[in-house]
Amino acid sequence: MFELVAGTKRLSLASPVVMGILNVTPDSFSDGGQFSSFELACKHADEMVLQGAKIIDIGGESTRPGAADVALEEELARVIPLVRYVAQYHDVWISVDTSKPEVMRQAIDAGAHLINDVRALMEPGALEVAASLNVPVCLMHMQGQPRSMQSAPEYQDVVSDVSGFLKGRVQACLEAGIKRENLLIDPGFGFGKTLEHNYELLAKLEAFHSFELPILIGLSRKSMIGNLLERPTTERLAGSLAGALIAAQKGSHIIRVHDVAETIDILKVLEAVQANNK
Ligand code: 9MG
Repeated sequence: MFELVAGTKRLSLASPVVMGILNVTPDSFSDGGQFSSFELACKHADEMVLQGAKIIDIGGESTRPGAADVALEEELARVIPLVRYVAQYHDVWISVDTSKPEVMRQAIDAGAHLINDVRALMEPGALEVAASLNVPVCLMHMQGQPRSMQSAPEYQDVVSDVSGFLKGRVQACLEAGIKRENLLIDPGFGFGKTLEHNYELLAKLEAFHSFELPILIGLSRKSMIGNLLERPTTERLAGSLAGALIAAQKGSHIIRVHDVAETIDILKVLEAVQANNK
């Protein structure tokens, strides 16, 4: 049974927990002017905590296919005030979605507890900073970079290629002095993968239990849902919930989502069934 530990804070992963997504890119929050994007992001964090999210994942760099890089100062300006706000007003785990060592350092200093890196600590200095911070780190698989990753992703065997990459990153982390109990893994749905790759990974998710590490998955509103169902982002709730349920049934520990309340509902139904099947 896994547990995340950061300082005095603990989070049991005995049953799947929901990580609420809080993106603070310029297009994420706007109501036409009554509230600033910072105020709207704070309200959204309040709402997700009320709905039962156990982790809030705060990110200031868009990692959508085709997204451009964000400068360090810009990312800090987007992320750090929100980390401070959530840390001050809520007793919730805070995750920082970044690949930049300086953002990791300042976010943990501002009250974050977990690093969520879609580049698996591959940026220069990231391994060393993560080791020095001694907090849990999620290592995600991505083929290529957001700008170009969907152009023609190729694998010999997607499950063993993704596993092989993660194995290498786990080893690099251990060699850099990161404790094994601080590591989580994520196959990276939608990051340099075709529709077929994504569904093969989801179908064979159990393969990742061989790491004996907590598994985080994120497929909420992604194109693997939209392209399958031919639905725009605003109409992907049912598909996202189906994906979350399958991932939880296959033993995922953390589900990263936009729709916190609905995901918690389906996880409760799953738990009730599992409790009667022991
Ligand atoms: C930041 N981000 C966007 N999608 C993600 C996913 O699937 N996993 C993780 N760990 N982070 C993600």
